[in-house]
Amino acid sequence: MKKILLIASALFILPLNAFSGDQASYNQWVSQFKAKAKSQGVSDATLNRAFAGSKFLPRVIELDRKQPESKITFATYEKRIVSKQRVNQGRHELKKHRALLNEIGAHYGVQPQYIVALWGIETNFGSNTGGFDVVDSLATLAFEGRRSKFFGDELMNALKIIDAGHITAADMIGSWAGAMGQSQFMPSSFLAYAQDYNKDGKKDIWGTKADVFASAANYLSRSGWKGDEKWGRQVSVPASFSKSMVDRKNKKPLSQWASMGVKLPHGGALPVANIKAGLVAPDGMSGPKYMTYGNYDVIMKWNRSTYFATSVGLLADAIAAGQ
Ligand SMILES: [Ca+2]
Repeated sequence: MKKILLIASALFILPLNAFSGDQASYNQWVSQFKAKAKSQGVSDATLNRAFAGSKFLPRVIELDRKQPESKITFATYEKRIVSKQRVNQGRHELKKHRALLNEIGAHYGVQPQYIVALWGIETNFGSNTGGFDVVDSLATLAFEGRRSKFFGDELMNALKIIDAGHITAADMIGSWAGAMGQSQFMPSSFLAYAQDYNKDGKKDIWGTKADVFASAANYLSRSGWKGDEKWGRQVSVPASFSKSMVDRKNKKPLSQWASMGVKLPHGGALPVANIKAGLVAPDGMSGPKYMTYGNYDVIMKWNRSTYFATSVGLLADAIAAGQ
């Protein structure tokens, strides 16, 4: 108990703005963090291996502090994210892994095209998982102090994942901000949702397709996904339509939207279904409008961006249309 208190006070006196970029103060911070992790049950072997030659990564701080680019339009984003090339590869991947995806889709109640679409957008079907050492990236961000608590917690989670034997520290690769493997799960999401679908004792979202697909499907399923509904659809609204009605949380039955003049893009009637929907217009009233169902809100839990969620839906539709 006394030891833990001493460790806690040692952490407390670390200046919040400890960022100086020098390896020596980073090393000092790491040795204090190792003591804290050890007190939470992480083994010495894991800690020594995970932090062997650990480096402060200035590039990670640079990326964290980068000013957001001037906001691109959804039309530009969609062209880039739901490209013809990605649609074609998505169709190819769905075909290639059809048996596995059908099985996992049925098991978790998630249509396979959504698993493939998320995989395609997150890491270009596993080909771009980020290339950063997750332990060093998270340690750099936790040390630097701007969001120290958040990244320190994620670092602790990452160490627990290594300690449990799911992946070695050397193979724990991800984005500069710690999103890991082919599904880009933060360590906390990994602990909550990752699956060992092929039952080899490891939840391997880096290299085992069955685990990658099942982990994504489990995330969606546990977040409220409905396997018998889609994400939403593009619609048209009357010229006089009030902008104040456009809100994904303003859910109304399809019949009510229909009575307000909402139609399919080319003027056909909305389907008759017992579904509640909201509306989004990522580029404003002059751009395309989309009716969004409950599954859209689930995708927003994965990534809180209407650009992202709408693109996942459109890519999933395009992939499924090729079957
Ligand atoms: Ca596994």
